[in-house]
Amino acid sequence: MTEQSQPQKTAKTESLEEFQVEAGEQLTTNQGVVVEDTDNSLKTGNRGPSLREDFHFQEKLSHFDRERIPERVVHARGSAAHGYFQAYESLAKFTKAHFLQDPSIQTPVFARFSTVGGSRGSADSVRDVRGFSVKFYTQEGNYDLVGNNIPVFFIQDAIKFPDVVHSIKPEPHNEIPQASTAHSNFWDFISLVPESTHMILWLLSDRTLPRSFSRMQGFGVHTYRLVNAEGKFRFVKFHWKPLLGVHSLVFDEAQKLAGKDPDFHRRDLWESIEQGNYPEFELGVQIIEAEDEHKFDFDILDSTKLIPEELVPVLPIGKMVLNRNPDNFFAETEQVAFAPSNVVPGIDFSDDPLLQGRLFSYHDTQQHRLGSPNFANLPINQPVCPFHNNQQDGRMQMQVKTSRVNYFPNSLGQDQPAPSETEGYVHHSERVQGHKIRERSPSFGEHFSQATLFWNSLSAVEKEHVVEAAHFEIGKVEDQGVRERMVERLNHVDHELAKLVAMGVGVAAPKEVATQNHGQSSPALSQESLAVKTVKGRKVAILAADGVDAEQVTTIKQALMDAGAQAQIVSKFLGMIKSADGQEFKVDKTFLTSASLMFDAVYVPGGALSVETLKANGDALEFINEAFRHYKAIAATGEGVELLKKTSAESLQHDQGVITAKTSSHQSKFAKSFIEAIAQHRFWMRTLG
Ligand code: HDD
Repeated sequence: MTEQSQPQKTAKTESLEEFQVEAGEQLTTNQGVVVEDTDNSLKTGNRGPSLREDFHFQEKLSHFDRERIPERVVHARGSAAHGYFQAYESLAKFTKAHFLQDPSIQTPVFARFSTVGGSRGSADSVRDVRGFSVKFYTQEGNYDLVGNNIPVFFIQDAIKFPDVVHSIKPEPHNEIPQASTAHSNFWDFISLVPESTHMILWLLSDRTLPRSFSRMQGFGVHTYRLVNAEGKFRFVKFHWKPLLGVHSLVFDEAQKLAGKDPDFHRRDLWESIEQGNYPEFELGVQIIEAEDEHKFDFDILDSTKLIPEELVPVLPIGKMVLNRNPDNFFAETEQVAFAPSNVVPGIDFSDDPLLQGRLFSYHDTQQHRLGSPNFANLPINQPVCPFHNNQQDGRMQMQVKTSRVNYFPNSLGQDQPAPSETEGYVHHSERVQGHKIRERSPSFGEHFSQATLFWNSLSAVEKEHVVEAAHFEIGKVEDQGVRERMVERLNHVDHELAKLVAMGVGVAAPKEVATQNHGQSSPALSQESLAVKTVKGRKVAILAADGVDAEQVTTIKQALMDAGAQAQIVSKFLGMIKSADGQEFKVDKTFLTSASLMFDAVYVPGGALSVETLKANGDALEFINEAFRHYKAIAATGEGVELLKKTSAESLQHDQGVITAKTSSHQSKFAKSFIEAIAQHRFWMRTLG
């Protein structure tokens, strides 16, 4: 064997423990036979021909040939984490669900966050609804709460789901565009389906550009039922609130991130957990007494409607903490199979026709995607409580069921496993009657009032973003008729909105229609009211070069770390930089391997030589200019202030999030102001050139 035919041994930089490999582990075939050589196939002579009997080569290649499974038809792009859920206090008054009754129990969970439209390899930061799925591994079986980060949905009846998804996905003739609703087919469909109006307003808002998975809300969307031990039911809506508050990217940032770091959200989730910054979400419920079902001016079974929190407050009931990354992406995140039909005693469905369709679709799709009715056998899908039944056969049965009988009733197996009248899941019983008809209830007939409520609830900046998003999305539609129909539709939501959108998409301003804006708003719908002023988990770039002021770097780094934020040094090259007094600092990222997009704020420390070097570096100036354009906090001390004067931040206005201190004697006051500015997240009052 020649020297060149051997693969180069890689430098051993990580410990075995980190890779979770047992010392002395040998490479074997799937049959357990130890492999002698996995780099050269078996040949007759070293130039071949290859030999058919090379079973190791065949196994290796044929496994590889089958390593992809169908991706999820929607929500293909996602990322997940393990954790636990713990109730604050017993919810026995409302539900008999065991995991909601005992505040001492930590129920294991697996949560998966996703985009909807893009394929598995698409970018994280695109404008899209985010999926928010949680599997609770309770002592009474698995409960899945499969929601989104938006409280309403596009359609009212599940029979239209294939239509809405076909319209969202890339167009069928050329498969363009990827992971974007900004195309003709989508807006064509939407312009013909008025029930989508409310959801569209949310889609165009900042909600579809979350800063991270840990900074977005989650909603169960449908009205479900909670049932207590006495069999009394109440209707319920589920809400997840992130403890870090709700924050978004700006659109330009999101679009650029899709190129610079397509894994932006996935990486953030992974790194936050690795660093011990565990994402936390509070679970809340809106409870509606059974007798209040019809007291609203909309139907609580209509998934295009939410229940304003001013009408029914959200009661916090517990907290989810995500504290462990998956061990293997495919085995866990890809193979996890969520289904709204996975419920436990004490949680039941409503007659929402969208929900009822989902109760079929998820189970059905898992069989196709995972290839077998035994998908519940996969470790990530297995309940933590015992499970027994007579379903023994089917592809890839992992359990060796030892029972000789697989039917019920039986005498040979003493009727085991047996149903339980006392502990079994009992569907809520009610008398129903009606004609078989394909119709919508008139109570599902009003489509604009809550869209207007949402629009009215937004701040001026949020409204501006909706209009810009509409200019982009509808502006990408080639057909004039579709654009006109969309403007006409928005005119039913708010005349001013329709006029502003019309201006950007080549459509004449519409005439005011009879439907008037009702003038009502719901403060809880504005994302600004859900912001939390914390720097926990935020990332700050420190721009530096040789000659930097060591004390200034160290002080700020420490202050940020103490506040739960993370600082990284960005310079021209990787390696070490030397401060003016000879200390060495490791460079974390270069101007090439990073961008201001990946950080929440920028800091330029003093040090004459460092600042002179940065001044001559266009990438450093662009870094600051871009952060300025994205309304982020920018700071400088000592000579660093001179660098800011060469950028868009030149006016150094403190109230616009540009924080400076001339001398290091003001460092601690400066650090405090900088941290407050980062916590503010964005400085919208900035005038951009
Ligand atoms: Fe769905 C996946 C959320 C309506 C059919 N959906 C899926 C996922 C989320 C949602 C978060 C990803 C699950 C995961 O992480 O694996 N879907 C929703 C919400 C809806 C909704 C909040 C409305 C309230 N979905 C909906 C309808 C249907 C489906 C009306 C069909 C009748 N959804 C599916 C699906 C998927 C799915 C085709 C694709 C992959 C999967 O289920 O496991 O069955």
